[in-house]
Amino acid sequence: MTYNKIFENKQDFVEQYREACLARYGTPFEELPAQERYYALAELIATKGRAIFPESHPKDAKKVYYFSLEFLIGPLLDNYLINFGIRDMVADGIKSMGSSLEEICRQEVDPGLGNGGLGRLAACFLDSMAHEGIAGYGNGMRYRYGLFRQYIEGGRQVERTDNWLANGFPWETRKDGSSVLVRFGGQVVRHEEDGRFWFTQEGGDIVRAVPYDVPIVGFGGNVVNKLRLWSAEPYTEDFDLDAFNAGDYARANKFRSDVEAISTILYPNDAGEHGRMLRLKQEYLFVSAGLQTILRTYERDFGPDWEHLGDHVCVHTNDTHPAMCGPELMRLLVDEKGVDFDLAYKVAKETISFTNHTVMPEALEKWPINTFRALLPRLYMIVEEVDRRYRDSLANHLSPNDGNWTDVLSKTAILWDGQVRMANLSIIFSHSVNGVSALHTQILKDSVFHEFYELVPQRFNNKTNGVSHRRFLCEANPPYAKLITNAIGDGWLNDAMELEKLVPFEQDASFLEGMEAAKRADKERLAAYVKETSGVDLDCNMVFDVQVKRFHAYKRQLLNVFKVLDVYNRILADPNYSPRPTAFIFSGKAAQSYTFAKEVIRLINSVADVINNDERVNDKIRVAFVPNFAVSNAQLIYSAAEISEQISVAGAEASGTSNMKLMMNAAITLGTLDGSNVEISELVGPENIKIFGLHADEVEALRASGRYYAWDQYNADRDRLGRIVDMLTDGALARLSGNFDSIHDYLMVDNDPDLVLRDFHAYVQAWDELTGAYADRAAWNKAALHNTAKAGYFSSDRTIREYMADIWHI
Ligand code: HBZ
Repeated sequence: MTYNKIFENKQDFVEQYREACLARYGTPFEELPAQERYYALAELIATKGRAIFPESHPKDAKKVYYFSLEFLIGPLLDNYLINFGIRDMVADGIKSMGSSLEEICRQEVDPGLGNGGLGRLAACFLDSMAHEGIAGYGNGMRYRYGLFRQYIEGGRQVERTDNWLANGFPWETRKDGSSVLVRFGGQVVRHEEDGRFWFTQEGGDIVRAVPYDVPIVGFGGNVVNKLRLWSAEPYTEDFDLDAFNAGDYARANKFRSDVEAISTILYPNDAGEHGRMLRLKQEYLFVSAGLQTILRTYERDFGPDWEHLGDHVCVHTNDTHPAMCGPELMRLLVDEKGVDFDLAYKVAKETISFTNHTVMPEALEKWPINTFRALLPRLYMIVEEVDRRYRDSLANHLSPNDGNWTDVLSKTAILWDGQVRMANLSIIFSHSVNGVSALHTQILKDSVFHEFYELVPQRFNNKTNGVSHRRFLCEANPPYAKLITNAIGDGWLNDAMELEKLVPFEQDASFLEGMEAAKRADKERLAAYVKETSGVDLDCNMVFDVQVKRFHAYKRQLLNVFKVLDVYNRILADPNYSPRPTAFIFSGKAAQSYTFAKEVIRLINSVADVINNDERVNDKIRVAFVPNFAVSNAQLIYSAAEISEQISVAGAEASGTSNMKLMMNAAITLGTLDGSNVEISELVGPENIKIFGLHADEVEALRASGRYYAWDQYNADRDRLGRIVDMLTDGALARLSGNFDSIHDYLMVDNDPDLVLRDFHAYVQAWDELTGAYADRAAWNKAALHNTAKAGYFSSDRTIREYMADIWHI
């Protein structure tokens, strides 16, 4: 890799850094507190990045705009130093200045501009698009407050606002000159001239969308793209002077605060946001602002050649949140550029593509027609017309013998039952619809979008997710990354498939020992962090068994904690039972309003409280809940993990990406055949993974049979499984903050919707076998290394290349 040289050498770096400190603060480096040293350094690197931006692509390069309401970018400084190839040199330089890079990096805030996998995927894609050298830009929202910060009090999740912008964000540049106006509400007015007619929307509220650009430095530093985040501001500075003079400041500022509310908070993913006006405003704001900018740039470069927009521009929509891209692009083309309706529809479809991230029907976005129409009257007209034409085409497409039309219509129409269905809107306006793992895409074809698949099979394709191996292996795990580079060179940073070169080292005892030492160092680093943040002492001789992800019933953290309780009970009941000593590590947030998921968090903390305070078991098991899961502490956890818990009920997890991050870091997966676990399992082979539980088709069949009965599971094993169910309500776990009646009822009254009890025995047995195998450390390390060696496929570089070839045609 030839790096773009942004500093001549260490000396040059030190000089420029000193100057940057002086220029920003008027104070020499030595006298600055660590936080200000960080700001000066980040700003210096950001400035270098911005200077490369204009040289990154030829003028006529095809552009991809990745529209996502979430970009969970994480801290950037360390990442960009790696991508510029100067991390060691900068660390050296800073050391010579009497400080440490690590301490400076610790000052960085972790922007929480996403919920979980979907938002992090978008961030990995930015990294990989820049790496692949394409002009790939992010388009999203600049939330004033990111996802809440999670604290644990009395075992419970407590949420506090994440004021991530309090001290400013050194990577962003505000671009006032690129602001655009976005209109909400008002009425549609029809115009006609020379037989042509068009519409304008008048009245209502006008909002100014102001962009903030963040440079995205590709590996090597030769390509710098950008992430554009929109902030909502009032169009005029008018405010209610009468109210102000009367001392009613709240009223005086009401308009401003109403507008700013649009970019104030990130919605949590399970909050049932359906029907919330503010969410709809967010979605429209970033869609309209992004598309207006795209058309402006296109017209500048290519003139008003709207027919060929799709040859030069791709608009990729990350789930349904940007679904209004279709109708909004049409509105701009028809009403503002004078393009004919049919052509505009064709162009929109050629330009837009769509990724789905969930199979759960209840998670598919819908908006009440009345809400949508009131807020976006012109857009609604377009949606209605496209829906009407879609229905016509269906009528022409299906012959009278083609079964039940109404059924197909009821599943595929955009407008139905008083709702605008955003997934159907997305599919109808896209030339490509993809799922995020092989199994997930199959489920989309077979059930979720089956009717669409029958109509337009060629539109559907799979793009198995990937993750940035530069962030989640190289940056997250310095000792292991160093070992790998010493063995196979550093080509794997550029081409993750080179990790395959590690396969011969599976026979190399000294490499395997080095691996164990690296893992040990990572475990110690994590143990120190866990001690500091949760007070729990982890014994680094124990196996680190990790489940870190959002809390959701289908992800079955409950099954995991049932296993922990089972191990605990067995240790107490059977003096001959001696499990491999294990530290069970959990982390993740639950949406504020998702009561069940929050109860599972409280359960884990209560179990931790019981087990960690029971001297009889302390040398065998410990439990830690790491608060406030975020990109930064995730990197500490992935690197230290030895077992990767991926135990969702089969058929529910679209892909999962922590499975990939953990595998890269040489953790062995204990999982169901769900999401991308299926592909991990195929790649590493059955001897290097532990699979258990019902398969997706078995889950479906069992549910369809109507013959699953939770109490049967309970009655069949009163001693172990039944005992654990009883513990939820008999006071055994109540010391910290009470019993767990609602979890008990979810299992025994609601009949265990996620089949926790059904998979329990297979799971515990698989865990026993897997941890049993840990005794043979050489064999374990070999299997662990094989996981890293095969992880190249799960680099998001590969995923992006597939998007480029099959969807974006670059
Ligand atoms: O997207 C996740 C899937 O659950 C996971 O299986 C997959 O690996 C990942 C990337 O494809 N989905 C999410 O993370 N979804 C959200 O965070 C979400 C956010 C806002 C919403 C709905 C869902 O309104």
